[in-house]
Amino acid sequence: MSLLDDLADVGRAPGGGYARHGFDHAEAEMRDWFREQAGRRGLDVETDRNGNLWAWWGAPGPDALVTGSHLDSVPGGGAFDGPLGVASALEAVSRLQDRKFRPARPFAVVVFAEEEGGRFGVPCLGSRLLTGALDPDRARALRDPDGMTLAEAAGRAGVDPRHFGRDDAGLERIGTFVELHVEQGRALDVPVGVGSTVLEHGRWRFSFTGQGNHAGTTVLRDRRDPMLPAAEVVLAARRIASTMDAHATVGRLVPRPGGTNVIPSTVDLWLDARGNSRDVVAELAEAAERAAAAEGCTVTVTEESYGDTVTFDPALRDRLTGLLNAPELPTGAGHDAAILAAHVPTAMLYVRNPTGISHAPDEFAEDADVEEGVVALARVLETLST
Ligand code: HGY
Ligand code: MN
Ligand code: MN
Repeated sequence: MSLLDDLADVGRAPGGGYARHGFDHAEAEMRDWFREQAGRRGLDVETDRNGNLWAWWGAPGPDALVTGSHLDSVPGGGAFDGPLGVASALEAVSRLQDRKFRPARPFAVVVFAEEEGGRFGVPCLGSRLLTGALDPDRARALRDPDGMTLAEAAGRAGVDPRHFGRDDAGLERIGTFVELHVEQGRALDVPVGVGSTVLEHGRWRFSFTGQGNHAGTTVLRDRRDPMLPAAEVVLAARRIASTMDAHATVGRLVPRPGGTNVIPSTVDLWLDARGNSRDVVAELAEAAERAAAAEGCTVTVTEESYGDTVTFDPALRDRLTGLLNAPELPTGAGHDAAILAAHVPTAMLYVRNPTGISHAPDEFAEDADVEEGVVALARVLETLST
């Protein structure tokens, strides 16, 4: 899709894929692209109190039909996760305008802020703030890996963090939300599927504290090396998840100070657990305590985000599977749609990803399937707009 081609060089990550994170320069470039594309379609763009972008086709109003997704990525993420939903929404608007369609209800394309939590650690940041699922004071104090607070980053991006918080007026304007997204697995054997559920999932920070020391002069019996219990927890996460039919991932581990010849003082690791996640974390925390004690270290475990299993609106789901003659698709990936689902009738459309890979540069969707996704979305929006 040419709209996606526009973004091909925005926020490329040195190691491959993309690095477009909440309120950073690359994401600001993505936002500028969105504003320009929305303007070309006669959509009026506003930024809400939480940094989400809303492009209105006609006057904002109650019971609006809203579609969209996010533009930020995970570190090293693929080209489709997020931008495909936004680009497809813009393209669907073009198709509807080309056939002289005018929505009979308020209509908006939305871009939610920091859906991946790739910079400040809390996923679906913009939709969680909008719905009141994230405390604004906690949000303002979130820090990125360089220590900058979300409040400062948002302020630099022109979003006043003092206004963060549940946006009842904004929420009440949404009548129905439909998000198109690239599939993040390999279950679809047709171009388009309709979302059924989102697997429960959460993120926990394990912080190990030991004694920083010299790598050469500190004899083994004197060491209190937090890297050891951290390493045991990484392996235990997989072992415990396999006994509970759950998913557990440690994708981020930070020793401090991080010198090659330095026994670290602390090691932080973040666990992403999905499906029975609370059972996984409970057992893993016990293993962490034992491993830390064995090395004379301490450990704290902090929940940073959690979302229960979400079932999308069954009547809307069935209406769309019938309209599109498309299969239902459960997913293990979180989405803003899953946050909104607690407040408004919500649906998701998925576009086939033949590699099944996501959150990595190999994430892919064939042009023909992307086109099928746009046609399906336009059809859904036309049907739901009348
Ligand atoms: O992490 C997720 O499941 C989503 O891609 N944000
Ligand atoms: Mn993602
Ligand atoms: Mn996504």
